[in-house]
Parts: sequence; C-alpha cells; structure tokens
Amino acid sequence: MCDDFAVEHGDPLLAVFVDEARTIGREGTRTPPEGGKVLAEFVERPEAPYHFTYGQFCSFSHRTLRSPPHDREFIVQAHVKMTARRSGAAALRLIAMSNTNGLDIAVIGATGAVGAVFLDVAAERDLPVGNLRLLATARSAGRELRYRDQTIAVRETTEEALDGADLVFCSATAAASRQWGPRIADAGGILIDDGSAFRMEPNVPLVVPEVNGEDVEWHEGIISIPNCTTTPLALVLHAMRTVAPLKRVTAATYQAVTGAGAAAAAELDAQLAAHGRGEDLPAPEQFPHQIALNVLPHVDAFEEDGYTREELKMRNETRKILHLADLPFSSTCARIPTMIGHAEAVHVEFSDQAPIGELRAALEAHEGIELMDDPAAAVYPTPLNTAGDDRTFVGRLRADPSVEHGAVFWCVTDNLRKGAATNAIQIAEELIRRGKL
Ligand code: 2RA
Repeated sequence: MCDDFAVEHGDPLLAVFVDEARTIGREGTRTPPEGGKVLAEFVERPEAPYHFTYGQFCSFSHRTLRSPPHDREFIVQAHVKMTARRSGAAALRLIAMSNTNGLDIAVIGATGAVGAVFLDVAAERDLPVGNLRLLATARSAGRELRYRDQTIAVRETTEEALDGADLVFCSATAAASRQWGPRIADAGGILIDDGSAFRMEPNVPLVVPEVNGEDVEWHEGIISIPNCTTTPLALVLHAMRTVAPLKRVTAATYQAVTGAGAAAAAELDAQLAAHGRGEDLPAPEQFPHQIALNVLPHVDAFEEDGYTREELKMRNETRKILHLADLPFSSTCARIPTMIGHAEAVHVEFSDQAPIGELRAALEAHEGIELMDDPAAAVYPTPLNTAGDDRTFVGRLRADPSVEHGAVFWCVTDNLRKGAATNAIQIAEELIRRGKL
C-alpha cells in the first residue's frame, strides 16, 4: 500500500503503541533531535494524518513491525533522515507499506548449533523478519534450512551477501566477527555478536536486556551478547543486588558440549554410541580428552595466570554488565558430558545483610528467573529439566555460613537459548522498543 500524508511544521507527532491487539499507550508529542536519524512508531489511522514536530525532513522509509491488531490499525516503523531542506508543509510518501515488510536480517553461522536455535526462537518470538539471509562458510553454502514455512538456501558470507542488512546476528568464529563486524557497522547495519571478539571493547555494549538493556542506547553498530555462562550469572546477581550490594563472587561451572559447537556435540554422541556398543571410543578431536563419562576442568585456552579464557570472560563480562569494574571474582569452568544446559554453583558474598527470604523474593520477582527450589522433594534445576526454556532456573539457595553475609545457589540455563540466541533476539527487541532499529 502507498499513501501520502500531510506533515506540517510544528505539529506534534502522534504515536500510538499497540501490543497484542490492545492499545497500551498513547503519546501526543515527541520532539526528535535536530538532524540525524529519527525513528518512530506509527499507527495508521485513516481519519487522522501523521504529524511531525520538526520542520526539517526527510527521506522516509519504514517497515511494518507487527501484523494488524485489527482492520483499521497497524504499526509501522519509520526511519526519517533529517536533511537541511526546511518544509512548512509537505507530504510524506510511505513506500510500499505492507504487513509482510520487516527487518532485513542476516544470520552468520546459520548452520551452527546456535544458528538453528536462533531460527526457532525468532519464529517463536515473532521477530519482525522481512528478508532473511542465512550465511555460513563456503563449505556449508547450498544447504537448505527452514524458517517458518520457507526453505532458504545457505549462502557464503560475503560483503555482497551482507549488503543492505538492517540487522546481522553472528554466531561463528571471533575471526568472522572481526572480519564482518566493522563493515556491517560502517554500512549502517547493526551486528549483534555472539562471539568474544568485541565484548570488552569500550564502545561495544555487552547486554543482557533484563539487566542493562539501556546500554543498547550507546551502540555504534556492534552490540555483543555475553558468554553463555556469564548471562545467567549476571541476571541472578543483578536480582540479588537489590537486597544488598555484592562484595565477592566465586563460581564453578558445569558446561554442556553444545557450548563448544555442533561438532563437539557430535563427538559426545559418537563416543557414547561406541560405549553403548562396547567398542573402543573414537579419539577426541574437539576436546583435549575423551568427554564421554568424563569431566574436563578446561573450557577454552589457558592463560599465563592459570585461568582459562572462559573463566576470565566470566569475570570480565560480569563486571562490565553489572557496571562493577572491581567486583572480586574467581571461577573454575568445567566441561561435562551433557548436551544442552550450562549449570553453575555460585557463592556470593554481600557487603550487608542479605537474608535468604529476601533473596528468594528478589529472584521470584525478577524477569527471566525461575526458582526451582524444594530440595526435600528433589526439586532443583538440571540441564534435562530446563532445556528448551528461556528462563534461568535457580535452586539450592541457602546461606553461606563461611562468611558474614553470604549465599550459595545453583543455576541452570539453556546455553543455546538464553545463553545465546534468545538473548540476541531480546537485544533486537530492545532496540525496536527503544526506537533504535
Ligand atoms: C562454551 N561458553 O560453552 C562457551 C562458548 N559458547 O564453550
């Protein structure tokens, strides 16, 4: 559909926000900044024209964010690029508005363990996908993947394949992130990166939306998601610090093989199958030792101080997300022969009283956290009873009598969902909500 709308200098922008067929808010006036890129959400109301508060505009493009909640209204997202041209009254031409328009999204690493889950979660959460490009290495090009009712051929990641994408999700190697990230940002797109390449860069927000969603505001084209052990930990610590300030954190992790990728999962499968048949187990390729029937205190490479990179990621990223640059922190990360779901045993010391009842209430009230804590009935989270869920599950919450104010808990999170794909999609949703996309 195309239409023209009168825009008069000084008139207020009318924006109506609709959520699931229900009008939840109405804003009369919004004053966009002078110059630059402005983004707004509109509801078309044939009886009321669109109005803008500014007198300078415009190149105008838009996309539909959601299907029409009813016949007469639908939401579009509009990018208005301010130019020097002043206009007292002019017409905005909406270009090819339709309910099928959406974001132009590319997924780098589409054939990987996280890529597959990304497609599931994007469909479940109704991410406004207009065009979807599924990208991978040359080796995987030509494979076909399903998204909703579409079959999409995987293409090799190239500059051309990324050209014009609004949003790119990357879950591949750090080298791939480094290769494509700056180009995507320079071209005006946004990279949401699952790798470690940019997480600690000062100009790259590292975001768990339920904790520091506001940090997306200062992105410069790249936003990182945390490591899959960091995200649940930051979430739980953020809830707990509403009871008392954090003083020190120590953690031990029990990480599923899918955290190391699809090939690592295949290796565990092959070793378990051989064991079941009573055969010699295939030699390890993805891990330094046999992973089946074993536990390896070794995730990612060792650094000179004796910690692994995984352990340092957990420390540094937790500090960045919580905005606690000096939080004392130590961890030991282990790989265990489970498929999905990273578990953590965490000791938290507080600088003031933190009664367990209050911590429990804070966790219960916090978005994204689910208490599963009735040890007498053997109720606590495990990788098997939490996989496929987007929440972080907490159990075994108890006092730590070894310090003045302390607590211990156990948490489990689906590393492919909230640990990766879901968190990335939540960041996209946060950008949309804040008018940044
Ligand atoms: C792992 N957290 O589990 C790391 C990377 N996804 O190996």
